[in-house]
Order: sequence, then C-alpha cells, then structure tokens
Amino acid sequence: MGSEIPVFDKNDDMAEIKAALDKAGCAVIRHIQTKAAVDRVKSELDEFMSQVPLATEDSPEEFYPAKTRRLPAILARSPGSHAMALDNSIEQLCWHHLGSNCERFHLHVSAALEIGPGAREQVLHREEDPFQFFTLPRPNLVIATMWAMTDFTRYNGATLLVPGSHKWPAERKAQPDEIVSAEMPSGSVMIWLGGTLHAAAANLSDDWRYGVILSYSLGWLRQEENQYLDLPPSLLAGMSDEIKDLVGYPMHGSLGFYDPSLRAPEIS
Ligand SMILES: O=C(O)CCC(=O)C(=O)O
Repeated sequence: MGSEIPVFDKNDDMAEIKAALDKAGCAVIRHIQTKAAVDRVKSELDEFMSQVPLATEDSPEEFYPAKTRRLPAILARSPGSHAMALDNSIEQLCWHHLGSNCERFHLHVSAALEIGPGAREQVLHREEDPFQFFTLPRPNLVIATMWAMTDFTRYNGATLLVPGSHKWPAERKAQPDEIVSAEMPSGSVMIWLGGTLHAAAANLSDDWRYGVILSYSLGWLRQEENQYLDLPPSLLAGMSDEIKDLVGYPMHGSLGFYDPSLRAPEIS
C-alpha cells in the first residue's frame, strides 16, 4: 500500500488541513480559485509565456527538462496573481508552519511552469536543498504552493510527491510505491513543505500542463528568487502594501537595513 496525498475542499476546516500538512508534508485544496480568476492570470501571463525560449533537446544534467517553460517574476507581470500570493488559507498555513521561527515570512519563488508533451520526469528534490548547512531534523524553512491553471493528471505531468518524506533522513531514497501523482482539477492548489520530496512528472499526453508555483520562506532567509531585482521599487510602485511586505522589503529585526536619505549617488 503506497502513501496518499490528503485532499481538501476550499471550505474545509483549516485545523485539519494544518494537521494533514504536518503529517504528510503535502496536501491539495480543490477548487480554491474560480475559473474567472484562473483565466485572468493565464491571459495576463500569455504574452510573456509565449516569449520564453523552449529547449527541445534534453540534457540529463539539466535540472529543468526540455519542453518546459519557466517564467519568473509573476507578481510583476500579473496583477491577478496577487490574490493567489495573498490567499488567506495559504497565509494561515504559512503562519502555522513558519511563524514560530520568524517575525514575518516572505515570498521565496514565483514562477509559471508549463510542461509540454514529451517532457521527461524531473529528478526528485526538496525546496530546502539549498539549506543543507542546517542538519536534520530542522524547523520548516520553506512552504510551497502549486496552483493548477489546467487540470493536473498523471498523464500530463502532475507533480510527483512523496508524502511523509519531510521526516526522512537525507539519504533515504523514495521507493516507486511511495511516489504519488498530485492529480487535481484546474483551480486547485497543492501545498508542500520544504522538506518534502517532489518533482515534475513526465508529460505523456498531447496537452500542456500549466501551474504557478509560489513559495514562502522564513523572513530572515535568503530568497531563492531575487525579489529585489525581479520586483524593483519602480515596478512595486502602485502595488498594495501587502504585496510590498510579502516581497520582503520591510526589515526583519535588524536585517535589511536601508536608509533612503543616505543613498549613494548613482554613477552615470
Ligand atoms: O512543475 C512541477 O510540478 C514541479 C516543479 C519543481 O519542483 C521545480 O521546478 O523545482
């Protein structure tokens, strides 16, 4: 008997979702977004997505398989994505899983991910792999979400998850019956902890699988995506204070010090 991904609906009890995520290291909340909200984000990203270069030849050393498109800086390109990034259920999960080790959490990664027909499987990995300087067991550092912009099926590259692997020793390898396909309808979101093994699956279908990843980390940790370059002040102007805070502009304790009145002059 293999492992299972706990599945919930939008209005299910948050205490149950938190407990399931603690235990399995992953969960799905179905139908969290309306079709209109999904369509808006897709149409805002369309033009940018179509410009992402598409590798057709696979190289086994590449972390990202060929026939996939990856577009960063989602909040800068899609105002509709702000509601996803600030979603109240996700915020509650972030506080639960990260809140005891930081004053605030911030956005870690934002990217739209399209997996095309014929794309190979990605290697299983953990969002917290860059932080292996801390030995295990360690507190949660990262929590990630994948928003389904199309249906995610076992044939079109739905993310592979290894439930429970957030509690494993680093050297333990996942057995085939421990790897589960996170199937979910468009408008759903999959959540997983930074210690949970996962990978994009091979796309065996004729359709593109489209997801948006938004992850969050402890507010004192180096973000995986350089948010200050992807969302410089010129692009942040006009965005809500919630988004400015989420991106990581406020100080965390004494970290992130900046005095605008004492800026060095720009060299022209
Ligand atoms: O696309 C997916 O399902 C997972 C992607 C992923 O884990 C990554 O690109 O790091």
